[in-house]
Amino acid sequence: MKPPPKKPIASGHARGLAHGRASRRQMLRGALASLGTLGLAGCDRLSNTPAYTEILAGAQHVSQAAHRVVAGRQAMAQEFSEADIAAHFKGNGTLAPRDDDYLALQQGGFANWKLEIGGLVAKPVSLSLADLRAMPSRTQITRHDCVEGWSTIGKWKGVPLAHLLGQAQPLPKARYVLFRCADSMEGLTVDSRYYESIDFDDAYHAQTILAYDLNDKPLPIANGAPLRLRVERQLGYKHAKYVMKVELVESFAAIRGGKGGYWEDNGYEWYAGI
Ligand SMILES: Nc1nc2c(c(=O)[nH]1)N[C@H]1C(S)=C(S)[C@@H](COP(=O)(O)O)O[C@H]1N2
Ligand SMILES: [Mo]
Repeated sequence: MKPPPKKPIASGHARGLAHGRASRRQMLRGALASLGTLGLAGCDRLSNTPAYTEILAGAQHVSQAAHRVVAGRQAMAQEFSEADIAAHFKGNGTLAPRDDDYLALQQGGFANWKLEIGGLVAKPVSLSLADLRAMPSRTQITRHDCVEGWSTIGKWKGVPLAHLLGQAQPLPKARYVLFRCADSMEGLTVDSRYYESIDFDDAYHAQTILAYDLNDKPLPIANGAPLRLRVERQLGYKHAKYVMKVELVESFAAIRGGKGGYWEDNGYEWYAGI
């Protein structure tokens, strides 16, 4: 387990390269789809249009705004076939939380574990794994892209976050969905537990799920048992593992380092679109 470099934006190369490559692919796909709707067809014709060259040049400057304009925040991440699934889904970051409360739940096979959904909601809810498994589910085979430059394809099954939010009913002033995780990152203190946040575009995206199965089996501890986030249009560090609580907030400025996530507080971008 190798944590990403501390200050990637200022000095790291790994992040820029990994991020840039994936972004260009994604952006080009979206851009080509848009050209398709303009009535252009065929590669030869396309490659002669000035728009195509402009897209290639402009694709280097991917940002959240560009995603909105070119790909659209609701565009789907690529899904793969069973044959593409990796034999082993790599684990990264925390692979086994050492926190006492988590260990107690783990020892009991997560029978006493409950997902809390609270904060700015009309109806706070508390759900067991059995409750979650009885809910509508989505299964998707997707590629996980870590900022460190590796990717793995896996099959995830879980409850669409949109469905869970439908039950909890976010209040009008809620703007972000925050995920509180079980694992402490720097010594066993509540203050260093992993956390993440996403906006409502991603929260209600069709492929955003809280997954309890990986490759047709209950999620292994290394990959975030009993429940982890899949937010397929963003890089690996946004995919919170060991999720204990989903908290609706208006702002994350006053939470921990104020940047909306553990790695964000350590210099990573909050929006990690791919
Ligand atoms: N709670 C928690 N979530 C986490 C992490 C972590 O250390 N703790 N690491 C993140 C990073 S950097 C990546 S790449 C993925 C790794 O998921 P995996 O272990 O299933 O490969 O989880 C993300 N979510
Ligand atoms: Mo990562």
